[in-house]
Amino acid sequence: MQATVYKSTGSWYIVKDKDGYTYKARLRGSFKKEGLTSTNPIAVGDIVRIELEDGTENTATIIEIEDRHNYITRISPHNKNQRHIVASNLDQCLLIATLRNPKTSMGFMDRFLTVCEMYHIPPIIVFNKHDIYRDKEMELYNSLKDIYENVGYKVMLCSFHNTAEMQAIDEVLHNKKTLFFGHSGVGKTTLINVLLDMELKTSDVSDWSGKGLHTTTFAEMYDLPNGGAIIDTPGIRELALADTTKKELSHYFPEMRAILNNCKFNDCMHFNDIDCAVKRAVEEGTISEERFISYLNILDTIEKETY
Ligand SMILES: Nc1nc2c(ncn2[C@@H]2O[C@H](COP(=O)(O)OP(=O)(O)OP(=O)(O)O)[C@@H](O)[C@H]2O)c(=O)[nH]1
Ligand SMILES: [Mg+2]
Ligand SMILES: [Zn+2]
Repeated sequence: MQATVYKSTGSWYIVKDKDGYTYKARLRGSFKKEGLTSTNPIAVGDIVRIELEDGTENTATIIEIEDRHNYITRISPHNKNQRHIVASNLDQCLLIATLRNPKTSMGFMDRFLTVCEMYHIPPIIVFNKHDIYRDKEMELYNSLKDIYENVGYKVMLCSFHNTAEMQAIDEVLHNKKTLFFGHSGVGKTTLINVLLDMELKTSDVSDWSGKGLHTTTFAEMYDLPNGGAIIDTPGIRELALADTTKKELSHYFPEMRAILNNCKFNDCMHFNDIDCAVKRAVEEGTISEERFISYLNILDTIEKETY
C-alpha cells in the first residue's frame, strides 16, 4: 500500500494513505540505505510503500521509498560531510523572514533562495510580524521588496493578526505542497495555527537574546482543508550550502544567470575577472549590490571549484 510521510522523529514515522488513514510506521530492518549520504533515510513528503504489521491496524513497516520528485537538503548540523533531507516532493517554499524580533539577515535569505534555485523549487518570500514594524523596518521592507521583486521573486507582507494578509497567504498555499522555512521565532507555527485553526506549540522570542527558542523540533506536514499541505519545520540558525561548486553558484542567482553569456570567459566567477557582465551590471545598478555581496560571501564558503 502506498502512503505519504507526514512526520519523522528519526525512529518512528507517521504516514498517511490515500484515504487519509494514518499509521505509525518504522523502517524494515533490511531497508535499502545504500547510496544515501543523508542522515535521514526517510523524510517528510516521501512517498513510501508500507505493509501492516501482523495483528495490528495502524502499525506499519516501510518497505520501499519511491523516487523523490525533488527535495531540500542542508548540511547536517552535527557533521558537515552529511546531508539532512528537510523535506521532499515540494511544490514551493515559503521563506519566512522578519525584520524585527528576531531580524533575518539578507545573507541568510540569499542562502536559502540559492538552495531553492539549486533544487528547482520556487520560493515565496514572506516578511512576517508586519504589525510590529516601525518606520525604519518599513523602509527596509520596501527596499528588500524592490530587490527581490527585481530578481523575480514574489514578496509578501504578513502578520497573523491581519485577516487580509492571512487570506493572501492562504491563496498562495492552495493546492500546493509548501515548505515553511526560516529562523526560530519568525512565526512559522503561529501562521500554521491561524491557517488551520490549530493549537500547535509556539513560544515567545527570548527577551534576552532576541532569538527563538526552537519550539518546533520535528518537521511535520499538515493538510489544508481545501487542498494542499504545509510542512512546518524547526527553525534553523545557519544554512550551509551542500552540493554545489564555485563555478555553478551564479547559476542560482536568477539575475546573474540571465546575463552569464555576456561575460568574456565562460568560467567567469565574477569577482576579479576581466570583462565581467555581472560586475558591470552591479556597477550600473541593474544587479543589486547587496545580492552581489551575498553571492561573494557564499562563494567564499564553497570549498569545491568544480565537481
Ligand atoms: N507581533 C507578532 N508576533 C508574531 C507574529 N507571528 C508570530 N509571532 C510571535 O512570534 C513568536 C514565535 O512564534 P512561533 O510560531 O513559535 O515561531 P516558529 O517560527 O514556529 O519558531 P520555531 O518553532 O522555534 O522554529 C510567538 O510569540 C508568536 O506569537 C506576528 O505576525 N506578529
Ligand atoms: Mg515552530
Ligand atoms: Zn562574470
